[in-house]
Amino acid sequence: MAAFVVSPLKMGPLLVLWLAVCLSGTWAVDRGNFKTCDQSAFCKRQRALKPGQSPYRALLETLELTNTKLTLQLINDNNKVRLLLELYRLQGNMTRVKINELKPLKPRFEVPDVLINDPPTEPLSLLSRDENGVVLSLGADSQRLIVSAKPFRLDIMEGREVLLSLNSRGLLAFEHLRIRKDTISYKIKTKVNSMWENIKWVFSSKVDPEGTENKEETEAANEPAEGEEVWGEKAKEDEKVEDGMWEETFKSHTDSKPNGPSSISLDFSLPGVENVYGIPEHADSLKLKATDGGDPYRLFNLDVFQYEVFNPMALYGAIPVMLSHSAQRTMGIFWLNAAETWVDISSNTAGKTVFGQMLDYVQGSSETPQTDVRWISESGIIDVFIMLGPTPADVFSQYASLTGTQAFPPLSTLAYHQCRWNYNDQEDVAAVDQGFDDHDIPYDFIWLDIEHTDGKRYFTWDHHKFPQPKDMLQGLLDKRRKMVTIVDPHIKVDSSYKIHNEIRSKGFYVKSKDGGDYEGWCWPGNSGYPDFTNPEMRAWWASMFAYDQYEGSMENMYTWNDMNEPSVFNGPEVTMHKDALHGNWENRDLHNLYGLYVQRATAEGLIERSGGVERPFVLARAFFAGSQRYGAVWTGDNAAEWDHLKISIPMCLSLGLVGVSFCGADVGGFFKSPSTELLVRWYQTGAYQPFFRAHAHLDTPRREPWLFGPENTALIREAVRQRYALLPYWYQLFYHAHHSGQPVMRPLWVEYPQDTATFSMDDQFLLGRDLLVHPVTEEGARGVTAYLPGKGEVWFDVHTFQKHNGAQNLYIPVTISSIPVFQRGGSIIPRKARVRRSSSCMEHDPYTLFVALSPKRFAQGELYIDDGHTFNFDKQKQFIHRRFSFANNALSSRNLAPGSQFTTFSWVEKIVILGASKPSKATLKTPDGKESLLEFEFDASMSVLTLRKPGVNAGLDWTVVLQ
Ligand code: NBV
Repeated sequence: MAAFVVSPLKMGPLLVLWLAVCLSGTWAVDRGNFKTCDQSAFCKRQRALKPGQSPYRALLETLELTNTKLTLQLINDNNKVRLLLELYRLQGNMTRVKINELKPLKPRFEVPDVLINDPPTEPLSLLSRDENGVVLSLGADSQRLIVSAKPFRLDIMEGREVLLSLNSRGLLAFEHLRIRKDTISYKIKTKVNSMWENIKWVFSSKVDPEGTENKEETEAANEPAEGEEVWGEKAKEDEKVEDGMWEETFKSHTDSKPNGPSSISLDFSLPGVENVYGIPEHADSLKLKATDGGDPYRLFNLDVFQYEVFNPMALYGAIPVMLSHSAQRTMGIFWLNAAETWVDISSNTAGKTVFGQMLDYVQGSSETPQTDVRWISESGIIDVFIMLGPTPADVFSQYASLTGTQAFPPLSTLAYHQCRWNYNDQEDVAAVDQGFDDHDIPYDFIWLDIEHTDGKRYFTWDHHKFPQPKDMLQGLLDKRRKMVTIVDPHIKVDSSYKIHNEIRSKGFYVKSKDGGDYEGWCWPGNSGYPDFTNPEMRAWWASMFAYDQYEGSMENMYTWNDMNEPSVFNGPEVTMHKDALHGNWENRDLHNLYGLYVQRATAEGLIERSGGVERPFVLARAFFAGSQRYGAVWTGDNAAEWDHLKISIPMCLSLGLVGVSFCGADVGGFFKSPSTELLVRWYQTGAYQPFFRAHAHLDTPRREPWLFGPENTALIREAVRQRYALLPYWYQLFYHAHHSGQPVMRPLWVEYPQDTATFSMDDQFLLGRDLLVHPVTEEGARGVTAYLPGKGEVWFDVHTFQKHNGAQNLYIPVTISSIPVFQRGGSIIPRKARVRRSSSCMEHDPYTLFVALSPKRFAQGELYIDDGHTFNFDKQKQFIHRRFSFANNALSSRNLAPGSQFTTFSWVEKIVILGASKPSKATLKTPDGKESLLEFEFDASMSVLTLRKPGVNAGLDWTVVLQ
C-alpha cells in the first residue's frame, strides 16, 4: 500500500485546524460560527412579535370564488398594506394556502422545481357567508374551511372538530418590500408621490367631495410602504439603518440586503396534538421538542463542523415539512419556502411528566392538549400545503403527490459501501478490494474522496496515484463491483482547468452582488460556484458526465456530491453570501434549494451518459423537499461516539417521514476513532439502515473490517452478510417507496398509530411493516428492552425464531454478536441465503421465504424482481411482482404484474414457516397440474417447519398445501 503523506501547507489552513482538533480530542461545534435566532435579524424581529390580536383583516368584499380557487385580500390595519390570499382545495385531501403581497414593489420568490406538477385542484364551494367571514366546503368527510374576517384567521374543521387553525395566535407577519428611507431615491419617490397624492386629492374632491372613495387602497398601493407599524412602537425605533433590516453583520461578514426586510411568518395551531415530527435536518430526537426555552429549529443548509447531537441547530439539509400525530389523526404541513427558516414549537403539555398529566386528568384539570407551531422565513411568500391525512400512509401519499417519490436506486446501491477519505491510489483500491475477498466479506462499492483528483479539480484524476482509472474500474467490474467518485460543486479558479474555463466563458457561475463571478475558498483554494439554479448550467453539467467527457469514467462509476450547501470556507456561516446572485434572485431567496439542484444535475448526467437506460446513483449532503427524486443522502460528518450512533436512528427516521428514504450515517463515525465495540455495533446498526456505508476522516487510523482481530472481523462479516441476505426485502421496500411514497425505515407509530407507547421512540424502528429492529447502541450493553407493538399480534426473533407477544416491553439479553430483529407474525419475507462477494453475483441465486404466521395462522408478503439497474421496470413494466399468501394451511404465489414478460433464473429453494404445526405431508402444486411431495423438517420446540427444495421458479404461480 503506498504511503500517503500530504504536507499541511498543501492541505490548507482549515484542515490543519481540524487535525489539531482531532488530535487534541476536543469535540464541540464552534457555536460562535453559526447564528442563533437572536443573531439573525429577521428571526429576532419576528420572534419579538408575541401572540395577540392579529392586525390582519380579511376584506370580504374582495372575495372571488372560482370553481377551484378562492382569492381574498387581507389588510394590515396598522400600515394598510394589503396581501393577497389564495386558497385551493387539492386532490387527495389537501388544502393550499398562498399569501403574497397584493402589489409587491417587485416579485417575491416563489419556489420552482420542487412540486412535480401544478397540483390538481378540486371544487371549492361556499356554504355560508356573513360580515364575520365565510364558510367553504372542502368536500371530503364533512370538512369545512372557515375564513374569519376580523381578525383574519383560517380554521379547518371536520364535523365539530377543529383540525388546524392558521393565524389563530395572530402571528401572521409579512414584511412588505419597501424602499430604503435614507436613500435619495426614496426621498425623491416620496416627494413625487405626495405631490401626486395632492393632485389626485384636488381632482377627486371635485367628484367625491369627501375624497374617501378607495382611500385605503390608494394609500396602500401608492405609498412607498412604510412598514413601521407592522412591528408596533418598538419597531419604529428599530428601523434604523443599523438594526439589521437593510444591512446585517455577522462576525466579519456584512450582508448588504439590497431589498431590505422581507421576512414572513405564520402560526398554526393543532388542537389535540401532542406530537410533531419531521423538519429535518437536525441532530435531535424524532419527536420534536418545544422550543420556548431556547432557539427555534433552524432550516438553513450549512456545513456545520463537528455538529453536536440533541440540538435544533441547522445542518446540511432542510426539508420544511412537519407531521403532526395523535391517536386520532396524522396531518402534515409543507411550508414551501427555500429561504432561511426557523420553526418554533410550543405545546401546553410539553414538560409535563406522564404522572403530571395523569394527575391533571384525575383532578379534572387537564386541558385539551395542543401544539402551536410558528414558521418564520427570511424571504419569499407564504405557500403552505396542509396535508389532512388522516392516516400516516395518507400523509405520505399526499406529500408524494406534491414532490414525488424516492428515486428507485440500482439494487447494488442497497448493498454495502466501503469509503474513506481517502483510498490513496490504485494499489490501495486493489488491496482493499482484495481484503474483502480474503476475509470473505461482501461489498459492492468502493469510494474515492477528494484526494483522487488532480488538485481538487473534479472530473479529473491525480495521474500519479490513479494512472489507469479504467483498468482499476475494469478490475472492479470483473468482480461485479463498482466505484463512486466525488464531484463537489466548487470549481477551482484556474485558467488551465477546462471545467472552470467553460463555466466562466458561458457565464454559468453564481455572481457576487457587484456582478462579477462569486468566488469563495474551498478545497481547491479559490473557487467559483456554478449556478445550478440555471437550467442551461445544469444541462451543461450533466453533459460533463458523458463517458467521453469525464475521462477515465465507466458505467460502474457513480457519483458523490459533497459540500453542496454550498460550503464556502470563508463565507458567512461557512456558506454563500446571501446577497450573491443566481440570475435575478439572491441566494437569500433560494439558499436551501442549491443542494437539490446540484444532485439533480448530476443524476441527470448519469442518466444521460447511458442514453436514458440506466438508473443513476448520486449521494448528496445538502438537500431540500423533492431531493428524494435524485438519490441518497447521508447525515454528514458525525463522530465515532455512541451518541452519534444513537442519533443516526431518529435522523434517518425524520428524513423518511418527509420522503427521503435513502438515508444513512457514516458507519464507524467520521471524526475520531471508534472503539472496536462501537465499530461493531455501528456495522450492526448500519446493516439495518437504508444507506449502508462505512466512512472515516483522512486523519483517522485505517479501519477496514479486518483490522480488529479475527473475532471482530467475524462480527462485522456477519452484520454485512445479514444485510446481503435481506437485499430482496430492501429492494421491495424501495420499490414501494418509489411507487407510493411510503417510507422504508419507519417509526413504530406509522404502523401502530393509536399506540401512544410508540410516539417517542428513538432506539428502534420498522423496516417496512414487517421487520422491527432494535439495534444495540449502548456501550457495554448486556441487554436491551424492545417494545413489540400490536395487541394480539406476535413477533418472531429472526435469529432464534422464538415467538413473542405484541404490546409488551421485551427484555432481550444481548452479547456482542446480537442484533435484535423481529419479524411480524402475519408476514412473509424473501431472503437470499447464499451470500457472495457482491450483490450482482447473487442475482440469479435462489430465494428462501420466511413465513411468520399470525396467531390466526395467516401470512402475506411479496417479492419484487427486475434487472436491478435499468429503467425498464418503469418504461416497459419489466418486472416480477408476486404476492405470497398463507391461509388455510396453504401457501401460494400469485402474479401482481400480469403484463410483464420479465423472467428470472432464481427459484425458491426453501420455505421456513414460523409458528407452524407439524403436517403429515406437504404438496407442491403448479398450474400445469403437476403435484410433488416436498421434504420437510419440523422443529417442535420452536414450531418451525422447513420445506426443502420446492424448486419452483420465483416468477411462477405455485401453491404448497400442508396436510
Ligand atoms: O471530502 C472530504 C470530506 C468527506 O469525506 C466527508 O464525508 C464530507 O462530509 N468532506 C466532508 C469535506 C471535509 C470534512 C471535514
